Amino acid sequence: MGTMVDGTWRTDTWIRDNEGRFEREPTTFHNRVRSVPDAAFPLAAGRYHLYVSYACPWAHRTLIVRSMLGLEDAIDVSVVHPHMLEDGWSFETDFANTTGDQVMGKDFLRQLYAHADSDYSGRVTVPVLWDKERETIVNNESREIIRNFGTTFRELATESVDLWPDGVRDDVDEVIDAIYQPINNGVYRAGFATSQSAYDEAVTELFEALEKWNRHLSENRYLCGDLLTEADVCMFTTLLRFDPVYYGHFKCNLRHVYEFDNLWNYTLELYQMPPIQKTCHLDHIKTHYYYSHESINPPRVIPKGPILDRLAEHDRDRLPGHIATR
Ligand SMILES: N[C@@H](CCC(=O)N[C@@H](CS)C(=O)NCC(=O)O)C(=O)O
Repeated sequence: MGTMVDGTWRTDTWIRDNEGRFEREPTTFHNRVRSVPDAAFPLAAGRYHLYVSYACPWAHRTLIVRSMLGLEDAIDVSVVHPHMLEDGWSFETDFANTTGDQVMGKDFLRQLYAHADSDYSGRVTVPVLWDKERETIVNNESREIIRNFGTTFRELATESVDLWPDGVRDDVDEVIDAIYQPINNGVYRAGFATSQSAYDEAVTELFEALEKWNRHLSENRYLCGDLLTEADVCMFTTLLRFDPVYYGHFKCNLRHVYEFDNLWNYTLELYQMPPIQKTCHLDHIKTHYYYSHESINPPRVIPKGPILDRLAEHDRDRLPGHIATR
């Protein structure tokens, strides 16, 4: 995997500490679109563009929130190729549902980062919220992008869905924090560990956290109670990838998600919500991970399984879901 150093693409960098632990670097662009006069990035339909990979759990968060709020017409999207190789994310289009770069016509995502900042140092990641008018990156941190969509961008939304409802806002933020390191990032810490102890630590924390949230869901409909929130979106994109990819490729194989009753029903329920289901592309997900991580899977062979029929199962005894509106 490559990274940018002072505006130059390098493939000789390393993202582990001395004990073989994977460390995710903080993202760099943290601006926000605002609906106030003289804002640096003023709210406007059609002005902002989202660059995503359908494979990436962080980018997937932004697609789900965009879809649930009905922001498709206000924010258009470019989808990268699932193969992330020497040049990082590319805009090749020889894979179903890739789009190429719809705005800047670049070949690689790193060229967009260089366009935004010619001295950029850091990883070249998706998602990216791009300002077409200023030709720069507004934000490349999924958590901040979904909050921006759910608050400021609501003015442009066609659905009145509220994923950060009054009354549970602090709780939503706490849960997003709590699941990040052991679960969302935990699967990567297990998969990219280069020492036994780093792997053991990550996988133990991951499964302790999954047990905990599985118990929590025996008494709570969603992570923050009765209402589906941003926290559930953040959890879901990891759970969806768990059995097809993280269980095998990242060695997170103490149990499948389908072996946790409550987590599994919860995954199915979210997966089967139409605005969420249309954002799920398991072909991109499987292809990306198994094909792109040469250090883990050098021959790039993509396994056939698992048979994903389970995702069509449904526990019909469960009540219809609850989503706040305003
Ligand atoms: N903290 C970021 C993480 C984004 C991220 O790491 N995306 C991955 C894809 S799953 C990526 O683009 N990785 C490319 C790289 O690190 O070179 C967020 O939540 O948006």
